Amino acid sequence: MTSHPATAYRPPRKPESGALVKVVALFLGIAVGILAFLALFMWADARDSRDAAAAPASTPPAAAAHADHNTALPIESFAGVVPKNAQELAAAHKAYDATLPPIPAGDVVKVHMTLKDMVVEIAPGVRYNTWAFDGHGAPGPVVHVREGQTVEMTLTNGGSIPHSIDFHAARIAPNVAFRDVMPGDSFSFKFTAGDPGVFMYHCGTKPVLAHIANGMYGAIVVEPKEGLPAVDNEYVLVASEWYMNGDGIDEPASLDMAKARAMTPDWTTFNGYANQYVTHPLTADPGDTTRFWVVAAGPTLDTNFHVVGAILDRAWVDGDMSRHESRVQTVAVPAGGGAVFDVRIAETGLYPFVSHAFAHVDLGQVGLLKIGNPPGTMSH
Ligand SMILES: [Cu+2]
Repeated sequence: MTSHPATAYRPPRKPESGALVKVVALFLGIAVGILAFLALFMWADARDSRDAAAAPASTPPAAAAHADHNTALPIESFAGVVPKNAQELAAAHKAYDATLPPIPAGDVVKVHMTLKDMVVEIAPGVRYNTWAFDGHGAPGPVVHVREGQTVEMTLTNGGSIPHSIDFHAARIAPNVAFRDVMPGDSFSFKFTAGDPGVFMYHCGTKPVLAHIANGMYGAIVVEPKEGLPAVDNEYVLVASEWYMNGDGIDEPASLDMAKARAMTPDWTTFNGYANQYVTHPLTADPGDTTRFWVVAAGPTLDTNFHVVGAILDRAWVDGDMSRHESRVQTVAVPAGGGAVFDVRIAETGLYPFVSHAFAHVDLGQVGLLKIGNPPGTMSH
């Protein structure tokens, strides 16, 4: 495949917002130009005085060499662009349920997912044209099984182009099991969940960057058969980023493939929606141990998991459930990887969980774990 609809479709910009952008860009351009000139002037001046004694006549003009490096392409960001009533919209948004679902009984767990082209909200009032999961959006449903159970996966392609599904928890020939399914078709395959951990699943149809960026991912939790230490609360977080060709306010944005390749997201999220657990915190009681099953779906960026005001008591890193690290502060979860974190918090309060690569926090990959009922918050 040489092209795909995501990059072909670019909705026209609204004239007034285009004009505003141009004015802002012009303004910024002038400001940057002035700053650059001043910096250059100061630098050249310093260099001239430093070099004066040694080689006053042969020093080349600084300007030409310096200016040549300023060749970065301008990338228009829609980060943080939300409508005026964003707070209201954030409060009205129904947060993705992060609670780990129970393990179905029996030796075989049947999972049926339908892929569908759908508009979802990824930040308050910000809509995006996904290829996602019917009944869920992006991420798709959390699959929860016990090590040794067989997963019987049926994929129905309700979209308009071929899609597929790749389970990182499966040891299986990908050319057979992860093959493309045509629009309107269904396909089933089975695998035994023989390796415990938390794993990504995603569409593996080319270009994979576009299919993942458009929302085709989720998490499968494979509980070790001997179990893990008992905890009080278990939450699943799928970290991902969004690359948009518009602000998504007046009309849904679509994928900007150049931004995806340049790794310059407009929004980054836990479970598909910026800051949703800030407005609707996850909860625990004082003294509880809370387990986070975290997948970094990317498509490209890692997440650096950290709970502010706490230490991660146990950390099972990158799906290795055979041993855990103890009392660690921040753990990198690579794109395409997963990790499990237990954190015990004794004191009432609001504890942010973040990707500690702080650009992610700025772009929306932050939530709150509310311990007890801190003053000024609603009870749960
Ligand atoms: Cu796909």
